[in-house]
Order: sequence, then C-alpha cells, then structure tokens
Amino acid sequence: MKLIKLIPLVAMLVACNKGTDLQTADVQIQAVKITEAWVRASAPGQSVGAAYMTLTSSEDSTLVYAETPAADSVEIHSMSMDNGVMKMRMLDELALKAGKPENLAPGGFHLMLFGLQNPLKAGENINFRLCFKDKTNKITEQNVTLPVKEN
Ligand SMILES: [Cu+2]
Repeated sequence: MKLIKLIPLVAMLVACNKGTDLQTADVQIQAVKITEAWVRASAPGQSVGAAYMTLTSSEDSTLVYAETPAADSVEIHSMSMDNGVMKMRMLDELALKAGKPENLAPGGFHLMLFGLQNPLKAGENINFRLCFKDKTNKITEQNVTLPVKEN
C-alpha cells in the first residue's frame, strides 16, 4: 500500500482551530448529518485503524480535518483498484455536495487512524472531532461518538 502525504497535518490543525474561534460568534451553524458511523476493531499490536461513516450536508461543504484521542493522527483516505492493486491515497479534504450522502465505507473513502493508543475493541465507543468548511470558507467542528465493531 502506498501512502502519499501532500499536506502536513499541522496546517490542517491550525485551520480547524481558527474555525473554532469564529464559530462562537455565529448562531447559524449548518450541521452535517453523520450516520452509519463505526470504527473497525483492531488486533492487539496493530497501530493503524479505520473509521467509516456517511456524511450528508444540506449545503455544499468539505470535510477538512478529523482527530480522535484514540490515535495520534487521522487522515482522510480514498481507496481504489489500480491494475488489480488496492491503493490508498491521502486526501487534503473530502467535498460534500448539498443533499448528497457521501459514503465512507470499506473499499472506498475512509478515515485512517495512525498511532493507535490501545487496541480498538468491539463494544467500545470512540470520540472524533470533525471539521467542516462551508462555501464561505467558514470552518465549524462537530463531535461524534463512533461504536467499535468487528465488521
Ligand atoms: Cu487508509
């Protein structure tokens, strides 16, 4: 598997934190609906993991950053077949079209967890913070809790 890192994580972190400050002054926050969200259980000693979910935004929006206390870092990945070889690629961001559910699911888009603190056990719940950027480049964050499942 080939991982291509395009943007340093630090840059995205700054973007999200900046948005957090702006958010407090704003009353009209468009929430992105997060459904069918789960984290794959990991084996002991495994340092990477994956989280899946369906994101539906009522307005054009973009997922720009994700983090969880369960891992050192989270990247947005795509997965595709290239000449019979599964390839993962890191994305700077994931665009959400208004009203169109975007599926992060096994074999496609996913959130990749690096540096797992502990094995992710089925039945546990993992918190995530997701940052979304709207059409006007305003960034808002959403906190979600994802169940850990085997499959
Ligand atoms: Cu991945």
